[in-house]
Amino acid sequence: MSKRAIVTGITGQDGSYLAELLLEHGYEVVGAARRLSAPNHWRIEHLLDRIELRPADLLDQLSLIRLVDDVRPHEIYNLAAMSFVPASWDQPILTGEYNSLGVTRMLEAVRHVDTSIKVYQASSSEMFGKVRETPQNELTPFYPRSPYGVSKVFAHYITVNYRESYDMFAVSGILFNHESPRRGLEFVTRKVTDGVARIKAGQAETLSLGNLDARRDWGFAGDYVRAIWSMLQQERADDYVIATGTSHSVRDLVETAFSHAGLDWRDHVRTDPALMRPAEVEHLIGDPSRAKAELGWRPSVDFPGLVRMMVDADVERVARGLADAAGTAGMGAAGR
Ligand code: NAP
Ligand code: G4F
Repeated sequence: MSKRAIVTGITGQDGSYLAELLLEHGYEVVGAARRLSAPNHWRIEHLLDRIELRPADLLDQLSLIRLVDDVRPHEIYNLAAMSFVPASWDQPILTGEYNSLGVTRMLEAVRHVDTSIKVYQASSSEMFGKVRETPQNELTPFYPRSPYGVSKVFAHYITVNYRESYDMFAVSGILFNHESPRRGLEFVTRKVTDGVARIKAGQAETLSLGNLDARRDWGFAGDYVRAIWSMLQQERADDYVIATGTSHSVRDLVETAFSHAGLDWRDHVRTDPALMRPAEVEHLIGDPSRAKAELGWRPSVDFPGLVRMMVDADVERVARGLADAAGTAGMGAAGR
């Protein structure tokens, strides 16, 4: 009998890669998507005939209970969130509603319907914030630096709490930054690779960025969803750090991306103080030893390979004239 899984956030970057992986493993995949006035399916267009989409919103408890009760999944991957850190300073309360209470609503739905359903929660390296040790592992204390980071700490511990209170198989993956050609345009990697493609095509001259000194442990989203799936296949529920174990600065990112397109970044990149954050996370680097030892997980794409993949995809998209207002048209099937 094939397994059934619910993926919230299926229209997002990770949801689209995870849906592909689950289909490869023979799952019936039900994607939960909130209603929007216009569909946002560019990442999953190529999957629509193989998955089922159902309406549900993290703000609406009954929609989650109905979803879980109707589908009766074996596994739930709760990826939905307000995921853009700067927006969390503009809308801290909504961020908490989605990212903290939304997770609690999902856990409550499972508790109400069937506590044997396995749950994955998308925790984040943003929880480490002003880091207490380097590199960060599963035991490193949290010190979040944004309303987003704070909301994810709540979500992390409520997941641990439901595991311990109700004997549920509920796990948190503490994932460091992971990127791909399907990354939203507002995140720095995609902003840079899209900028490079537009400059290369003569559609733009300059690219404005914020803090070039910030360092992140960047990996490939396609690798990270393998780790997510693997966490729910273990005998015992536990939390895992997923990272590459190497970090680079935003300046390294810019240099690598522009030079891959034959451009000198100094001719094009400007810094804009308005893009600096009220409180910055200066340096994240993860220690994925537990995931390597217990999940057998290894990343397959390194930093230069990731940047080249994203630049190539954006250069191709812009050259094909697929730059719609959101810069996303046609990326679903094309992006790796
Ligand atoms: P993403 O591309 O921004 O996708 C977010 C998804 O959440 C979208 O499908 C979005 O739907 C959905 N969503 C937002 N609010 C919702 C609501 N109220 N009800 C239902 N769905 C809602 O994010 P991602 O990069 O795939 O990340 C997936 C998860 O991992 C997120 O929880 C994120 O915080 C976490 N995470 C990401 C990273 C990373 O580096 N990518 C690292 C650590 C943790 P719409 O299409 O309708 O907007
Ligand atoms: O790409 P970012 O916006 O990602 P950030 O803030 O690290 O958050 C991402 O990773 C988290 C995991 O640690 C996830 F939980 C979260 O959902 C999201 O996926 O910014 C990365 C760095 C920051 O230090 C930022 O200050 O890049 C710096 N940066 C410099 N200029 C910029 C820019 N970031 C953005 N978005 N735009 C800029 O122009």
